[in-house]
Amino acid sequence: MLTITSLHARQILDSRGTPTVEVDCTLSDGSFGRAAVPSGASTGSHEALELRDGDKKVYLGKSVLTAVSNVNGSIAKALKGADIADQRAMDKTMLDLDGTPNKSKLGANAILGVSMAVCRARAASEKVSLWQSLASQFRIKPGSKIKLPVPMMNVINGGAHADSGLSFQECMIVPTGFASFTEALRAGSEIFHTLKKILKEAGHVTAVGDEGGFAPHFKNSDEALSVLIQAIDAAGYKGKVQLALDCAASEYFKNGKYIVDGQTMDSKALVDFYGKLIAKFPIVSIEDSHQEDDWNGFALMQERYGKKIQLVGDDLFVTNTQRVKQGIDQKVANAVLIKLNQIGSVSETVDAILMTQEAGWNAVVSHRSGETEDSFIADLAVGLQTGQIKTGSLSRTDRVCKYNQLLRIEEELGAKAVYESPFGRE
Ligand code: 2PG
Ligand code: MG
Repeated sequence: MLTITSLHARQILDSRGTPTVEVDCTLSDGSFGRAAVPSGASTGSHEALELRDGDKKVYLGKSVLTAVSNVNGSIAKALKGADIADQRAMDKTMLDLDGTPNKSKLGANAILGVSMAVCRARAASEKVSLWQSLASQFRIKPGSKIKLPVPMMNVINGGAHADSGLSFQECMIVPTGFASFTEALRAGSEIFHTLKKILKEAGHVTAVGDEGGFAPHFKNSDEALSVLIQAIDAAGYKGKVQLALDCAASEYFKNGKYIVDGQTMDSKALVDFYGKLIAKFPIVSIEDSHQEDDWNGFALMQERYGKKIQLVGDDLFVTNTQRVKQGIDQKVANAVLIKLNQIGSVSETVDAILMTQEAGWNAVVSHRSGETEDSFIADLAVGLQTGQIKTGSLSRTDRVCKYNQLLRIEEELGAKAVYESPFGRE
């Protein structure tokens, strides 16, 4: 029997210079795993609780020392000597210890750090890659071919991630027309650098936002999407790279109305507004088109555009199977954004992915805007065969470390690796 001999958490900094939790796990055979927890800015109000100390004199209230001591104290006590064969059982022990619906006692950041570190330690003990260990732990049978995820690369940052004035949070490029992840990444990088040149020549600032994308002052979303098309064409990738949006619409929903590009509109008018963008640009995916509790707005989007493009719920579903189930029953989208820290444990995250896939919907594994050097999500996307990942732009190590891990996985897989577009619209 393989058991936990020690769990140790510490406070480290994330990519925004804000404290977060890192956990080390050692097993009875000496195997070791380490993991760090990410943190969002445009968080959904239905997310599990990220426990912060709140003492304004220390890290402006953002320190996570209580979550750290919860790992080093009660969680370590409950899990020391525990058999790690079954991740679900491990996670359940922590959920029972917490006992609240949103992990507010121990903190989702405490529980998730342990959950991820145990997965890493198990993979080390099995002497296989993390993606492989996750696949066998959750009984995924990828078959003879293994899918590398198609990335949505956030090269123009707006909304809560930048001070650019752009309503949409993320204007992304999606390299679909390539034979491998390696080639797709090259295209993404070349487009990123071409875009920089174009922005510079047009007199825009080329400083980057929280996810490593540019944050120029654009008049409106049309201008942002037009410049992306210009960069794709100039880099020589016309037709091989599509566009995607994360509107993060909860952020521009004020007093019952949506305020986009300086125009105020209701839920239905917003659907029409997106329709014009879809008709004009090669958009393959729209995330959080509406505010997180505007189920009718999402349903109308799905009715109108769901056959043509991918419609993703992020703040809407918060990786929570209860909300995902409601969404599937009410047909409000056709894809779910998957974020480990929205729900706060690896097995609950996997449950959300499996529910999504069983419904015939797409699952998109995602980073948070506050990230670390941990590349767990790259392995999660391959292990669970989601076929898609969203992990930021082509700059800053907190973003590209996930892409770099996917390069390593593709290399490891050799001829077994496949890279294919998950979208109907090409
Ligand atoms: C999102 C994410 C990640 P945040 O809205 O999809 O891009 O942002 O982590 O700030 O919620
Ligand atoms: Mg989002």
